[in-house]
Amino acid sequence: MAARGVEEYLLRSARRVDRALDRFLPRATETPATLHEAIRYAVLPGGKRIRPAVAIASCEAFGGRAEDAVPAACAVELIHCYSLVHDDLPCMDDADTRRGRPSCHVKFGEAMAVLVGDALQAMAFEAVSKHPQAAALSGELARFAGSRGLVGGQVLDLRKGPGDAKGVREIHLRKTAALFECSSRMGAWSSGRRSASDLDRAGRFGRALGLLFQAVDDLLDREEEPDKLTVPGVLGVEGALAEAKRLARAARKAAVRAPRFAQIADFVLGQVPPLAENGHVTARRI
Ligand code: GRG
Repeated sequence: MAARGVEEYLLRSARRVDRALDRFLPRATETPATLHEAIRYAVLPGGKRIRPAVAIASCEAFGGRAEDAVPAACAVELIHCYSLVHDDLPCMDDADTRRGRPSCHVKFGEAMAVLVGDALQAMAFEAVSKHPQAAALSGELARFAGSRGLVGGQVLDLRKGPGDAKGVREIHLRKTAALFECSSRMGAWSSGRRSASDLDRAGRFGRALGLLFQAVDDLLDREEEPDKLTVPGVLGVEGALAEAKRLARAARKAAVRAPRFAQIADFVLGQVPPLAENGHVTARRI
């Protein structure tokens, strides 16, 4: 029952964010039309929108309304989409497809894909600029998307080389968990009622959930990407399963008085069949 409830919550939140992004992004006909068409291609119809869901859940957990968190939810998704477009470039991960379609640079060319990412990053700040908590939200975005967060994580990942558990965790903290932490903290700010300890708790939840999300992603993709620095790659499959359980416990611990947080953590954990607990099996991969 809880599993179905959280799936519906995630879907509802994804639809809400899709509508908001559709309204926010320039129409594909606006000059320069190729750029705007490529921007819309990179963002819509989109992926699972899990980071926006975390922002909305966090805002509600700290006493705000879902709509208060929509600017933050859109902003974090815009940063995520920019990172995917740039990560797919030949000079990075060189991926031809994304979300089941040709990646942005394959469809629109490399120069356009670089510019799409640049524009999306700026748009993320625009998305929060009219929120009553705009200054705090912009600060969170800058901190987690910048050189100490997402971009720094990408640099560590590009270095490759033989990985150990500490190194892989460092990459995942920045590359994946940073945006989850950012989502959760921005959700708390968006509620307008957060205290310093709320922000801290939101951050701990986001960080643990982000690491869990990456461990689960690695476990599900382990046959597809044997050369990547992954959690099962450094800990073995059994070690990675144990680590995912530990991270879900850490996420749940930060979920006191925030039952939605715990449900989201269980939902992510439940994507890996041997880890599905209490009937929280996710029938499809989100
Ligand atoms: C280029 C600055 C820069 C960063 C790139 C996001 C990223 C960093 C690389 C993408 C490759 C990757 C596997 C990253 C780890 C995080 C992750 C699992 C991303 C995919 O997120 P999902 O599953 O994607 O939420 P959707 O398509 O559902 O939005």
